[in-house]
Amino acid sequence: MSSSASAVKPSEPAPRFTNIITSRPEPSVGLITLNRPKALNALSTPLFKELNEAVRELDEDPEVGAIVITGSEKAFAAGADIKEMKDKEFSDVYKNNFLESWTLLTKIRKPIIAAVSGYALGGGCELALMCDIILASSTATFGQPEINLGVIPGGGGTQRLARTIGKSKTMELVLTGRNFSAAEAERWGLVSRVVEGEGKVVEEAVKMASTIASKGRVAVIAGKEAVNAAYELNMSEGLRFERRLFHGLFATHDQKEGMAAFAEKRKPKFNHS
Ligand code: DAK
Repeated sequence: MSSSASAVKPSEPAPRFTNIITSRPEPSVGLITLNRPKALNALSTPLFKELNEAVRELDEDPEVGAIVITGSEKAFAAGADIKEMKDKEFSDVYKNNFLESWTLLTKIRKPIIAAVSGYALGGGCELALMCDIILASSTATFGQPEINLGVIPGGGGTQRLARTIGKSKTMELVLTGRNFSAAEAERWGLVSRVVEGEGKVVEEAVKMASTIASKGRVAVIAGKEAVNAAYELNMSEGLRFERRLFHGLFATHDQKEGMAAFAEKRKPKFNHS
């Protein structure tokens, strides 16, 4: 073959994402793997942009019922990218609402499971806290070490940790910057379960996502909305909100099907409407 023939070979299309990898371990489960191994998955602006794009697409995809976000064995994410932040001035970060894009994740309606191995520090811990369920490998190390950089958490760490594990522990973690283990995180109710064995936490998270995806989607979204309301509303408002959502589900096919299937002693066939 002449060298000119190889010169006209069409080039590979550029990969759509360079800081994350997206896959479908099952048709109903979207898996996003943070992929900046050399920087321990430090959450740079370009990475977060890609993460937002991928997660929004999965939220809009009718085939997908749940999403898993994971990192590597060494690091879920070692925080926001310190090298990107270090020379910024107050006027830049304030004027441009620096890192505001982090809030999109909390607007996603489908459940998101964080499968955490290795370091989940600073913004990495906050990213996990923005997810709906955290599964941790026994190697996971959490922490809010921002105090060591002369700052405090800025991605929700002080608020979400305080609401999850209480004031005293949160104060200790935020003010000393000490790391904490997966076992502590489980004991304090921050993670729903610790999973032993390399790679197993992602497997478990996908299994859990698949189970969630097999339920009626309208009920799943309502369940997520109701639990999240517990963090925003007082008890009587929360209970009323829950009851209204419950009432509303009687307008769905899946309620009719779910209850009929129980009475007929068969498996329900949800169609997500
Ligand atoms: N940023 C940038 N690069 C990082 C990084 C980070 N957070 N963490 C690690 N790296 C890079 C290292 O610089 C190193 O790069 P090279 O020197 O090879 O070029 C590479 O990753 C490997 O790291 P090490 O050599 O340090 O690896 P070790 O195993 O020795 O140590 C470590 C691992 C995780 C203990 C260590 O890397 C470490 O302490 N990393 C920093 C952890 C940290 O302080 N994280 C908090 C960052 S501040 C906000 C939202 C979020 C935030 C703020 C606002 N808004 C919505 C407003 C969040 C802030 C933060 O997360």
